[in-house]
Amino acid sequence: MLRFPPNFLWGAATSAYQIEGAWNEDGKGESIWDRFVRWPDHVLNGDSGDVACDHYHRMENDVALMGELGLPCYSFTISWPRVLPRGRGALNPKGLDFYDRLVDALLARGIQPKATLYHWDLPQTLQEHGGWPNRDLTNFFADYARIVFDKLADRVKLWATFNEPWVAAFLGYGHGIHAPGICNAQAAYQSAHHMLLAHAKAVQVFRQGNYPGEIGLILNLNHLLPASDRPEDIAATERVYAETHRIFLDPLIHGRYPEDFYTWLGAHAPQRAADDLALIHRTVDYLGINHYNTDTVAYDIFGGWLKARLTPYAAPGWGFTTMGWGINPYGLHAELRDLKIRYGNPKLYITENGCALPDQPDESGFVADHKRIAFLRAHLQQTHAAIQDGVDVQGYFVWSLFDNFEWERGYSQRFGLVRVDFQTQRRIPKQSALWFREVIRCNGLPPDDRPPPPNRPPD
Ligand code: IFM
Repeated sequence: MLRFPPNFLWGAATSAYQIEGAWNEDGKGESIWDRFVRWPDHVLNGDSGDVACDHYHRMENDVALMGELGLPCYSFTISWPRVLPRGRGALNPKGLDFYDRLVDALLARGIQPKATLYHWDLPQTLQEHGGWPNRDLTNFFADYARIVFDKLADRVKLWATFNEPWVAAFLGYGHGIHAPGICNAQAAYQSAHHMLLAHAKAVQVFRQGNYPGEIGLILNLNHLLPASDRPEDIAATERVYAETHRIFLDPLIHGRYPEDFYTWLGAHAPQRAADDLALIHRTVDYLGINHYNTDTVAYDIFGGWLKARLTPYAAPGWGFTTMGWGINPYGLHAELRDLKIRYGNPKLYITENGCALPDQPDESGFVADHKRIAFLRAHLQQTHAAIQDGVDVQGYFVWSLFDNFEWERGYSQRFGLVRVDFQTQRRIPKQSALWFREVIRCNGLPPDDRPPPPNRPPD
């Protein structure tokens, strides 16, 4: 049996827009996703998060289920427009009260709450103020953070400011695939810089307010491999690495911008004020790593502003998820090892890892998802190997606790440990949920009853 260090933190994660529903109830304001899902053809099948898992109304039962599944920690996100319907100004007490009750319900069952302030559902009024390309939002975010800390930080000890700022900035403002649906490279880089600055200002509020606990930032860091050893493929890989990793990690950890990359970008590079860097440097107590897949990268003159083409890579014997993502557990090990080498071994939590698969429920609704178990097991084996290599990984969260609304793909993707029947809202734990409960109970991997993973490919 592979055992994890004592105090290793196990959990599962969700996000507000993907599960809560109640999109316009109890005083909640409109978010950019509430607006975006109403544009024709922007979300598969015209799906929306209007109801989603109806968690807003079922929260107490959902927390009871988490207890039954033995979760030591639950990672949730807070909807800014539920708390501040217009993004700033008047507070919505009922919205804040929902999270207050959630935290109490978790603690009553011995489940540690882990809260993230931003998972993409910007108040629509702030988009009308210019959205993330407008620097004003960095101050509005810090004000919002203070309100939430004042209410919850007496009980929540593990915080994150942003979940996946790369996705929010680049899919939202650069490629127009996510809300608010804008296609402008400069707006994307400017948004990413402002999210980093907003993160830093919120951390300043947290530290100056002497709230107890830890605060970090969560990045989506998938693994990248050059498509060949041709210099142009290697250079393209470095550009993608710069956009996804270095624009955040270099200022946060090394206190410098990736100037070589910003020079290469030219007019797309973000505007920065003189003292931004000093504010951003050293503002993470931990880094959250969301890891799903590996891509190979080739130089491509038609490959957008980065001149790069990404192709999903699956390790031999693994294949692809229904998202089209290549499964490569070794990529997680390589990614963790690289972070240790390049960024001085920061404290890490794996804040999301999981897979969407074509789950087939039996007549009772039960899903025997052995492939998901194989995926999770293999990624935990690689996490364990990284810890043996000295990487400071302190916890692991499965994405996701529930099947939920997968953004532009609507309800077509099932990531959950728990199946949700979206017609009846019935929750049925899958085989993987029962397996994960056992992993948590043992603080390690139960003996493997499946074929061993294929040989490690070169990374
Ligand atoms: O569902 C998303 C989540 O919102 C952020 N991380 C990746 C997940 C799967 O795409």
